[in-house]
Amino acid sequence: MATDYRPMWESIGIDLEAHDQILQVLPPTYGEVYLQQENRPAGMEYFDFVVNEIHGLRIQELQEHKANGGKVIGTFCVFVPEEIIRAAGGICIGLCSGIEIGVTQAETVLPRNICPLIKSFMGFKLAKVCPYFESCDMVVGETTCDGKKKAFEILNDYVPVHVLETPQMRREKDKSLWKGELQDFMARVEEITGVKINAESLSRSIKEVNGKRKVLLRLAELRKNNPSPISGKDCLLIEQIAMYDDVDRFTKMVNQLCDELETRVKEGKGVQEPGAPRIIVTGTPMAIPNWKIPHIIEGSGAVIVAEELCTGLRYFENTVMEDGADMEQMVGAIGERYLGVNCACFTPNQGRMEKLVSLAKEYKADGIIHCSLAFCDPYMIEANRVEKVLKEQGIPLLKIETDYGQEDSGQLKTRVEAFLEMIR
Ligand code: BJ8
Repeated sequence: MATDYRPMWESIGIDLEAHDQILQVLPPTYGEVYLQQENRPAGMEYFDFVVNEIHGLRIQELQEHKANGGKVIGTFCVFVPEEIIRAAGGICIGLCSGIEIGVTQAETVLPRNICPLIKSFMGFKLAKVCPYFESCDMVVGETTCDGKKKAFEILNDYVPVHVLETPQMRREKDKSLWKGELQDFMARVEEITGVKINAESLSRSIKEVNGKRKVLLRLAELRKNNPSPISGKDCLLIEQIAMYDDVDRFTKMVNQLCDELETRVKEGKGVQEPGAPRIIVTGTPMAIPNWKIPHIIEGSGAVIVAEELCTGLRYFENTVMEDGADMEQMVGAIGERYLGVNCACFTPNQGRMEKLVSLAKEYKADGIIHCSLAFCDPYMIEANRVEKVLKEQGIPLLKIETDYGQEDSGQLKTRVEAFLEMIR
């Protein structure tokens, strides 16, 4: 018999009625997007289970952790160093914000025309429908884009928020600012958790989080094969789950899946029809449960072979150097790793252009689809630079701007199909 989690949700302040509505929407959507895929690897069963228990078992684990004195810290950006949170015994949870929720409540404190990701996280908090959010002892914000920066001031009225000042350039003075920010963050995490971080705990944590990144990289490497042994939708799901699952368990399960995929590669077994166009998606993050564009792309007969996204390569392509001899060097190594994230909030952001060109070659991509959330100035403006560079290199590009609604799905499908037809 299924466990009744309602008493647990009620105890953490969830609005049960509003929450029931989400629970009614998620399973059919998941069934349509994920469970109807043909030829899925057996190892995806674990990730299906995680989604099935998205507000159940994992929340129970977080509550047990809290009952034992542990803390839960929520984040919205891949700039927040999980290594530091983990070194203090905390659990780092990437809060989702990939669905239209609590819009009416969010619009009481935010403008109507704002990035859907920002509106979503505010909506989740104000509507009290996310058990992850309600489990958080603190949320970490950042100054990456203006919308987020100002929204975090408001969010702080509802949950303690620590804001990291993320640099927008990569000069020496920016690096020192960032290192100082990480030191302040470490002090705040120690204060919240009541645990002093030392060289041993930080070094262990760096290795554990690196382990997670390395296994995701192993998965990414397998997708360079033609045919790809796994769908892009499944990989996106894994990358989304990486943000909130238990680090050790997740690493083990992705490794097991990769073993299976290696066998598939040896047998020449793929997920798509032979000759299916190979696509890279790039742009704003696709937070769970935002599977809209990948579902359209793969539903149109292509296969996504890489995500140049924060829910993708930007999250795991670089690891933290593990040879730091003391705290100072380790914090320096963490800072270095995170400054390598090619977010459009940087100016200039040439690294992203170079990355896209090299990824297209490495993954033998036939085209790139740039997906921006509506009202996201950094990515929408940068899409023009991406277009220019890819044109020079002869790499076909389709630019899409969308939100979390389904109203434009038909129109997007027509555009994606026309693009695939062109590059076939
Ligand atoms: S490192 S991409 S996760 S900031 S989509 S809220 S930028 S208006 S999410 Fe991001 Fe960190 Fe950068 Fe990655 Fe603003 Fe744009 Fe909205 Fe965005």
